[in-house]
Amino acid sequence: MVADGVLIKLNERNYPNCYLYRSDPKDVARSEEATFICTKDKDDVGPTNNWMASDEAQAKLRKNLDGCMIGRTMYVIPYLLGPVNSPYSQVGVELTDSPYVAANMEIMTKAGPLALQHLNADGFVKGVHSTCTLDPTNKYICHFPDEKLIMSLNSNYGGNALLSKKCHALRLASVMARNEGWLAEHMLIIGIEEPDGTLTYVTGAFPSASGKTNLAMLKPPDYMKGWNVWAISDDIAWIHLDSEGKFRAINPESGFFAVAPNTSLKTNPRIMEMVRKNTIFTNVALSSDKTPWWEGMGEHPRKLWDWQGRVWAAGKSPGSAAHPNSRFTTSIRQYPSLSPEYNNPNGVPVTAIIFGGRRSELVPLVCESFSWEHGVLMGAMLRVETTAAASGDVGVLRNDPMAMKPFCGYHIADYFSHWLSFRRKSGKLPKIFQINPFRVGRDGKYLWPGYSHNLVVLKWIVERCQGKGEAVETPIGYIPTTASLKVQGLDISEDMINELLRVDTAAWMDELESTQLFFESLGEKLPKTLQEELSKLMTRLQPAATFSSQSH
Ligand code: OXD
Ligand code: MN
Repeated sequence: MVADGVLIKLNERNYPNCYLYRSDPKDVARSEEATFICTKDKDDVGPTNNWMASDEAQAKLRKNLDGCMIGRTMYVIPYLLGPVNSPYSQVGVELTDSPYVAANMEIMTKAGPLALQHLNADGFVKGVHSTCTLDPTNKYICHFPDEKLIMSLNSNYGGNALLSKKCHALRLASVMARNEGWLAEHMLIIGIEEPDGTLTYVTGAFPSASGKTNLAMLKPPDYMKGWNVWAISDDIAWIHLDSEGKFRAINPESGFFAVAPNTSLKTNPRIMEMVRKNTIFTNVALSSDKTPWWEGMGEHPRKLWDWQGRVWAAGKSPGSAAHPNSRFTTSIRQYPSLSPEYNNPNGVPVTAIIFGGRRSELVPLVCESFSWEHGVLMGAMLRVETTAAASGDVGVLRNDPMAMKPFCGYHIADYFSHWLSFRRKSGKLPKIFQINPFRVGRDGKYLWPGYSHNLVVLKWIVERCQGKGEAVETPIGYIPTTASLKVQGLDISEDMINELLRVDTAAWMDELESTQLFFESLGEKLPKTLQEELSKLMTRLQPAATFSSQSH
């Protein structure tokens, strides 16, 4: 690829075995408008997915694929998702004509003979990918759950092209999970270690480019000595029930394909250390000494080329030097605080589930649900600001239930029913929380310092799971007392904490109206329990409702 000009080799001294890839400028993010779930019946996929009849889609795509690889090399990539010898792991095979995809798949999955050794009677997921001519008007990312098949044409970017990731591990896996009684989720997995060595495992669903990777790779602030966060996954969790009814999570992936901008030694030193070798950078800027650069990394080098290879001058050149959705692909083995449990074939026990996303207003810093059902409502109500991870507008509020809007391979109302069904299946349900580190004050600035300081929020969550941690009951759930977030060393005023935790009842009533409209758009499949939870929340929010502000 270097010889062909597809990759640029970076500075071997500072970034050994690292490369830069520049994508086609029109092919820079996941293309949700070109993503289809293909089944017999449109009602299988619901209103949040694009649908095509499977036979029609097969015929159309096969025609497009005919001859598309002539003169190119076809790579055959068997891959394993999940730990070696795990009952929860799965095999897939991707065919591709993109050497860039092949190189990324080597990092993102366990590719090669190991995957073949895991082939069994369950079969494997089949993926066919071609960059064809990168014609954006003929781009298709099609999923055939009934055939366990993926076909992807005319894109070479991330989730459109690395078929193991969003296509297999989320869209197809979510359908398998529903049929088989487990969950395939857009979630990080971390182990939070307390100074006495106690470990609590937590999963968290956040929409793309909303801080999931940063939270997964959090380095504790200096004032939280003895604490640590061990990463198991930064993007996807497969969660099965064990024989005792406990939720157990594995990471199907073996690497990170994560957003680069705003990663710095200050915000995330562990990531910066990790990406300094054996890493593929995509669409970042390049300095004259061949080191990568992106916005938020720190002062920019004197001479810089932007993500399209044009000379870039701060304040003069249009746009950003690195693309807002520029990425790095790195093996998880390079992560300095990788959990020793990452390879555990049985996964880790999940004590809490967190939902989050970018909300500049309304949603408090952290809130605990009253019950499993209320927690499912919290996830189903998730409405967040869009990011550059998918093509389209940025910063627009949209419903993104459980951060799965782009990734649930079947009707989202059936997905809610599936979540609710765990009440019957498990006597050891995790607690459910919602967090929002992105709330801004009147001056438009973030109220919460975020990044490493998010451990203060995680600490409260852990304490709540242990029956400790002080909380106040509000209509939307339990929120921390101000004092319980005033960790020594955290430089933030009491007023600021109060503002972060404020529950604006009138604004919540408006939010519920939009939830009601969203639920109505899902039609008759919406589970009654969820509608009832919404009504209960509405009642709690009525101005007449008296709510005790006592501690719990
Ligand atoms: C991702 C995404 O790449 O969610 O993880 O877009
Ligand atoms: Mn993601």
